[in-house]
Amino acid sequence: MPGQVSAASRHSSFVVVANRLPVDRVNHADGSITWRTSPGGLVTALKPVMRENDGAWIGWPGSPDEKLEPFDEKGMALIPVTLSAQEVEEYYEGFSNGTLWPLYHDVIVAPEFHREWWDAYVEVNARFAELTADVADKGATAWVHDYQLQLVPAMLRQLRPDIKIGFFLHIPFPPTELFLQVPWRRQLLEGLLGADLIGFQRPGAAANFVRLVRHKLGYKTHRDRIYLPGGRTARAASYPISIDADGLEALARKPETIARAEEIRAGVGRPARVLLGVDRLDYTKGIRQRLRAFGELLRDGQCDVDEAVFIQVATPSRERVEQYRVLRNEIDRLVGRINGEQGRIGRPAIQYLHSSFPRSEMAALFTAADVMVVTPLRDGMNLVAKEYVSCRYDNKGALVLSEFAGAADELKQAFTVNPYDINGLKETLLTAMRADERDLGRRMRAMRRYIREHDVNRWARGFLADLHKEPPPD
Ligand code: ADQ
Repeated sequence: MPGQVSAASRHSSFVVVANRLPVDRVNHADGSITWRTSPGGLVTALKPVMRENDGAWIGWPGSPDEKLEPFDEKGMALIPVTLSAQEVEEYYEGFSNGTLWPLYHDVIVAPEFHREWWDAYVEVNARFAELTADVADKGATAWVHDYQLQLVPAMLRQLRPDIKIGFFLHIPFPPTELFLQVPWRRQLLEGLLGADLIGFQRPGAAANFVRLVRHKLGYKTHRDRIYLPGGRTARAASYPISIDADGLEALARKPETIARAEEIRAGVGRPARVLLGVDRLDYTKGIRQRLRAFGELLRDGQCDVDEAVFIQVATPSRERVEQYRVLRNEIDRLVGRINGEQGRIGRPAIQYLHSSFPRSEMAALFTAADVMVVTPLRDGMNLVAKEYVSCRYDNKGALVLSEFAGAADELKQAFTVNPYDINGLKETLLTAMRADERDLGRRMRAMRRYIREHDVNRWARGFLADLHKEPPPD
């Protein structure tokens, strides 16, 4: 694609490669545009490393056919990748979100396999790899992120064998039986193996990958090490991602946040318990299961709207993908039915919000919630669970957490649930709502200690340190 290589004038010793640039466009009334750093933990974690190394970030700005020159934002060099409307449809909505996303999340909905989508995926991955090869200094480090770019490591290695390549998968890596459905399974595995270090959220995911490499590619492996033809070795291990715990806690401690949390509670009629769900509107998040469970508790008289109100924030996402439109309609109908049957005037059972909120409002919501309900059917990590914990410096509040979220490996004192088991979910919701303060305090203190020690900064530094470590002798 023309117009991309102008970035070659910039060189950097640390390059982050991700589908999206870490900024959102702000359109002003006078027609001008500016950029605002997106609030994600990844940028927060990588900013210090980016600053120390004059880092560059390569990614798509978020709209089709946008041809932008590289620009600087808060000390980071941002290098935009142009995607045509057709590429957005085939590479992003298609192969990334219509094939890989459902396949890697336990085929909760059926993945679609289309050869044109795959072709677009290969082409876009090649574009990212070429741009990275142009930007990286000699001996630089490139850190490639997530399922949209699994071919980049091998493509980049071919172009630039001198650079250190790390890869991190933010979503689950599926069991062998499911992964084998992909017609291009060998290419995906070989693509990832271009990296020196391949990071996963959970140890089980890393083990799935190593097993596949051994059985399908026939490479020798020993624990987390993979011996590749030509004498190179790669490592596959788990690096559970985290959040900027101190930053979020500081926000939660602000008097404005505390006042806003009070307002939120008053706004839903000051029930004894406020339950909260915060998710991207995605079929992996178990939103339907949790609302059904709550609706049944009300219907069967096991609790009422004076005892508990549910605030569900569900930000619409990927709305051009059919399954996401279907889900949105389903949840709209379910919320309408529960509110119609169980709500009272001025007191809906479920307060349902589609908005995307600033961090301060998120901190206020977490502070206002007595029970945080996180019930994904499958989730790489789930940062919301960790964010809730970091906001509860008062050691109050209960976390209900699906055992299918990566976070369950670490937040062991949560009230864990199997979201497929609606009766179990109902029981756990009641237990969490009615738990005594001492029990809650004991659980929350332990989880907070863990999150404080394992924040996103430690995650990023740990991954990068291991990437540069020489492998131990056999
Ligand atoms: P997601 O699937 O997006 O991330 P999650 O980890 O929960 O899921 O992160 C969502 C983030 O968006 C959180 O920081 C949350 O606070 C924020 N958010 C959600 N709704 C919001 C709203 N309405 N307004 C503002 N902010 C909102 C993917 C994987 C996860 C993995 C992460 C990070 O699917 O499993 O944990 O990447 O690796």
